[in-house]
Amino acid sequence: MLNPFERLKIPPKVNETIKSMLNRLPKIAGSSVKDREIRRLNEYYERVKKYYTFVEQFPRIEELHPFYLESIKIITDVDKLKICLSITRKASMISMRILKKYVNQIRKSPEEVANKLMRQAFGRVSSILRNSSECIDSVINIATELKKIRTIDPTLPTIIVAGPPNVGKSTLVTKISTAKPEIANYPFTTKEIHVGHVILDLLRIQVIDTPGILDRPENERNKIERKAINAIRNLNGIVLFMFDTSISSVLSIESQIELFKEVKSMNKIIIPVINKIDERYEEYYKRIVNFLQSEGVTKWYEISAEKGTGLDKLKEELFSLILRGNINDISRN
Ligand SMILES: Nc1nc2c(ncn2[C@@H]2O[C@H](COP(=O)(O)OP(=O)(O)OP(=O)(O)O)[C@@H](O)[C@H]2O)c(=O)[nH]1
Ligand SMILES: [Mg+2]
Repeated sequence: MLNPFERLKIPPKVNETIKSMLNRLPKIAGSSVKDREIRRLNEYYERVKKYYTFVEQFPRIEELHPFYLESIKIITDVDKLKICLSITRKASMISMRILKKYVNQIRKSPEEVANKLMRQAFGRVSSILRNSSECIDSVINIATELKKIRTIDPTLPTIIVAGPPNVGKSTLVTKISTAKPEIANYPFTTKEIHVGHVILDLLRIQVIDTPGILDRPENERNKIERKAINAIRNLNGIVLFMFDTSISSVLSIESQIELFKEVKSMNKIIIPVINKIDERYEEYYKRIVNFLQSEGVTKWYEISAEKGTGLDKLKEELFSLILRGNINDISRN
């Protein structure tokens, strides 16, 4: 599943197209007045065609992988997007038709009216584009946003690092893979899905860093949290769920446990990782351990992503399970 938006060519916004075309007009010359005006309209035609090609190449929404469909839903209303795609198609088709018609008319008409016809065509097309510009520009914005999603390869073994905000997910991902997401001591530092890789015995493993999630109902979650839920739900992979045992954890222990239960209910292989063991607050630590034991969890990891404690063991066991292709060895806790 390469990002279907990756290769999409995004045209300039409507105002930019019109403005730059207006700048171009005086610079376009021809062997005669008629020739010049035809060239001018042909150039406009090429620019308008970019909108048409853009809509034609826009991935079919019905055929999108659930991960990308949900990515669209996080940014916009799908029905609104479909309407805007159709408005963009119509506006560009009509504009192209008008430009063609005027080129033919100029060819057949006397030289004296060529400039007037060119200006008429230019005005009509510009006003069609302007009238649809809200929609056209919104599709451009959405596509620009979707293009930014890193390429995720579904054929690679994948580790998805998830959990509450500020638990140290990005710190861990940075330590075990090539990804270099921003790390900072405040919640929601990570706003996008980041993808890194580890190469082990020639096998490439994909490590995905996700934004933090709060323990609250789905309809109250912000866009950043919804991106993380989308990755957990719609990508294939093992989920490393990180707990924060320090006194300054953003979520209370109860909320961390509730969130763990929610993620677990998404039916993925989930591996609990207790982070910030270097700053562990005994009472919090014990409550997490008691909870895990009460759930019958037999395998969890205790690490300090920052100090590097426990990372060798985590990497070794995780990667060797993946290498053996024996994911089922990790109990579906
Ligand atoms: N003491 C301690 N601090 C840590 C550890 N791991 C990460 N931190 C610190 O915790 C803070 C948050 O780290 P991040 O890696 O940005 O956390 P995150 O989970 O990616 O945060 P969001 O992207 O905001 O959800 C930073 O100040 C890190 O230096 C650890 O093992 N021990
Ligand atoms: Mg982060």
